[in-house]
Amino acid sequence: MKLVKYHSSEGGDRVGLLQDDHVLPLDLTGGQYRTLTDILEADDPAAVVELLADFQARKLPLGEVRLLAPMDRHEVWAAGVTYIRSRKARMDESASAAAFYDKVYEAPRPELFLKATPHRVAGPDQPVRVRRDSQWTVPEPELALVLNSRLNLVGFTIGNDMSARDIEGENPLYLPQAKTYSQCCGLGPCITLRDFMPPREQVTIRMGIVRKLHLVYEGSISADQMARSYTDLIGWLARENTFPEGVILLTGTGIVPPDDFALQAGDTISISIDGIGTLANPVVCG
Ligand code: DO4
Ligand code: MG
Repeated sequence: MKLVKYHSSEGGDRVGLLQDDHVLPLDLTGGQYRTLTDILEADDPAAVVELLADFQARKLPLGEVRLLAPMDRHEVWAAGVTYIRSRKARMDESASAAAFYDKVYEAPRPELFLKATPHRVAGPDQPVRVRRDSQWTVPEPELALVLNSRLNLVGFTIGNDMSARDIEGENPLYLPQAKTYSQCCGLGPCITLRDFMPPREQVTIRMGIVRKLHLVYEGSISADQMARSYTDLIGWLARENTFPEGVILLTGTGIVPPDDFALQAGDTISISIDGIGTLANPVVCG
């Protein structure tokens, strides 16, 4: 079962159930469930969706609606160095701080950082951005956990943790600037509710980057290659922290393009994850 937020010219911003290439509107006028967050806060979100699905309504073809990032007022957090490939990339780009990345891969406490607030997030087909002061920015395709305010794992979506590798590599204290800026994060296209997601060992993350109609980068990784469990990451995120609106947690990248690759304006990034779908975003610079 997949939930989307969408904008239609008739109804404004709405929540719907994604069924193949159609959206079935949910009726949120009844009182108890008025927002996506309300649904995710329910003890059984799937049962609530069944209740709210407006089976009398016309199914909207995807071409008639604009999908939005599947979030309300959620913060987006991210874990880092959870795959060997990311550890190697960070150690290569940041010679003076290599030991920190090596240690955090093995340490009980993971790297966790605040990645984005809603206004910095790009939904499906909306542009993500390369900072004007970066010459070496790459996308990081990541499986994202959707957690409610009780830190229960309620679903999954796709995240793109855009990263300025030159800024991060210059000094690890610049990490917040390398990671968090306007349009720094892609999210979508939908939330697959937890019980409808395939087991982790059957989930592959794939990324393709197209430039001037040519595929200039392609990579894939199994989510099973992640060194940490979801429970471990959620447990650390929950320490001494509260998320009254729920939170979206990106789980780290296992796909890093070669060191001579940098995103350019006009590129299109497509990230696909089994059980969820494909998130595509064009790239703008400056
Ligand atoms: O340590 C820097 C960030 C790592 C990261 O974002 C990742 O591994 O995905
Ligand atoms: Mg990342």
